[in-house]
Amino acid sequence: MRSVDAVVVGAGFAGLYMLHRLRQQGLSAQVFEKGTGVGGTWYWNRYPGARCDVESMEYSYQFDSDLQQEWNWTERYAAQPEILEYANHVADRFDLREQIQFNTAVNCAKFDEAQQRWLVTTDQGESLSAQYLVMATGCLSSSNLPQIPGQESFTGATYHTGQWPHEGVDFTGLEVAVIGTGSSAIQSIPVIAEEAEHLYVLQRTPNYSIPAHNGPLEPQVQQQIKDDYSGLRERGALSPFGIAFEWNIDSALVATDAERKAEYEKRWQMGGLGFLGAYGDLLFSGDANDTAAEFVRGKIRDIVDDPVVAEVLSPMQTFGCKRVCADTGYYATFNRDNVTLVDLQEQPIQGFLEQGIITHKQVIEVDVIVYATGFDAMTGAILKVDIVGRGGQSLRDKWAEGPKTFLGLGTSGFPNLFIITGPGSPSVLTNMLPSIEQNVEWISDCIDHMQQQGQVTIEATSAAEQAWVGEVNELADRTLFPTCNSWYLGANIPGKPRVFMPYIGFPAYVEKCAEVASEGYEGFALS
Ligand code: N01
Repeated sequence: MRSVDAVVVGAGFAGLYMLHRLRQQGLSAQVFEKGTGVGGTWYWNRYPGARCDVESMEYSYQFDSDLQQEWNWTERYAAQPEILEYANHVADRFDLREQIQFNTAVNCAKFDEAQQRWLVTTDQGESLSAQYLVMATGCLSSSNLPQIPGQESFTGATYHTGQWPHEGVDFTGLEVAVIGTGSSAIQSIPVIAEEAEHLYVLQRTPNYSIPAHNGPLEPQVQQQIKDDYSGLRERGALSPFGIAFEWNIDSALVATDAERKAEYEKRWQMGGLGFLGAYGDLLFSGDANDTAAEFVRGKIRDIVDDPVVAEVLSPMQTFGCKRVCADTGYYATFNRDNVTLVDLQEQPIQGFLEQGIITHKQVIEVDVIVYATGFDAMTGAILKVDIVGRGGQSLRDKWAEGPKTFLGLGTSGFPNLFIITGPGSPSVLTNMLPSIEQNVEWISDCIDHMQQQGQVTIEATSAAEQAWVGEVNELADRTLFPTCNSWYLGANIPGKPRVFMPYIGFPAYVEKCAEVASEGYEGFALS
């Protein structure tokens, strides 16, 4: 059996950087990637309008100064093809492809206690032995295709936004239904509407969306940022979500109505997720939150011509407790003659026809159904692999009541298993790239430490893990995040335990990780 120092699962941004670091350390590594190319999320999510909601200059690696200086982005928010091109550039620039086996999914990983090594099996029938197993499987990579009774009767084309055909889809002349109104839907709906004969948007829960105000990134603006790239990175690292927004720590309730309106208007004009930084208590106080929510609802009423449609599009849940979307022309799309909003709260889906969807009120005849129904987030892709640790314990069983990790990086009973941006880390509440880099660097420093100390295994202690899970939940309970049914809580997947998964607060997390390492990996047992 082939033997390597480390097996890395996934060749997205996490897997690529992990491989680069392991190779720099002189270790042998094998990456397995299910797709035919690198890029992870940006390889799979090729739906029309897909782009990042973090600005290009920040949604990029910072580990290599030359890369950072030499790569040029063309837009404020990069579109999927450009981000995928960047991932490919990184793979080539650092000569990473040789250690990546594409078209290969890892099915199973078992820890062999006698050998103190992982035995990894792939869907290509291959087995490999490795000292370390690194899950770089991504937080939003296991698509959620809801089981809706009768859906198999539909004979038209169906697509999931997270598994979009590489050759694209031509909607010209077609009647199309999009199910869902999360970020993927909000980005794709305006683009599909321009092409389709008619578009029906099937909405169960309306979402808050802030205009992205995307546009070309002028070379001189880009150069100015590059001239002080470390300043930008530092501002990002010090902000709660790892993104260099302007964060106002004042309370929305102290400001006057006029001041609040001016602040929200300023943020609306700036565009994107920075709206959340308008006041320090938006995610802590229901009253403060209401002021932002009502401002956005007012904008929806201003943009959408038909007041009934505007009302149905207006979210009533806490602003920001589901991820806020960043759009290009989303609400205005509902002013088009060829777009119809279908309120699934008023008329739930009842069944399907060969050429349509039946709701409680009507039959909607369509040629195509687009499922923009999201992901089994944070744990889905990890648990797709049958991971078995000490004493034959399966990770699926261990996490049956919700994921349990220390720092999101390790889980007790599973020695030498590392997770990049795992549940219990800030991950999805941050700019993913710096979170990935921080996790990868922590893991590679940890491996380095083990080698220097002649240690063979490292494993989170159950005491540290229990305390950490408690802290993750306590932090969430101090906020308004648990007040709605978000995927942060696993609430979008029937039967998934309702547990808040990400750690809130990037700087505190980074500090804690550094402290654990400097204390000789306190909270982990080394042997
Ligand atoms: O998925 P979602 P997404 N019947 O889970 C609906 C990141 N991302 O792919 O809210 C009818 O947000 C569901 O309705 P409800 C980003 O972090 C980033 O859009 O459960 N409807 C919801 O409307 C984002 O948050 C970018 O009532 C059903 C929608 O489907 C995350 O990925 C772009 C249903 C799912 O929304 C996920 O976004 C895209 C059913 N049975 C994604 N089941 C950017 O960087 C689900 N829904 C910009």
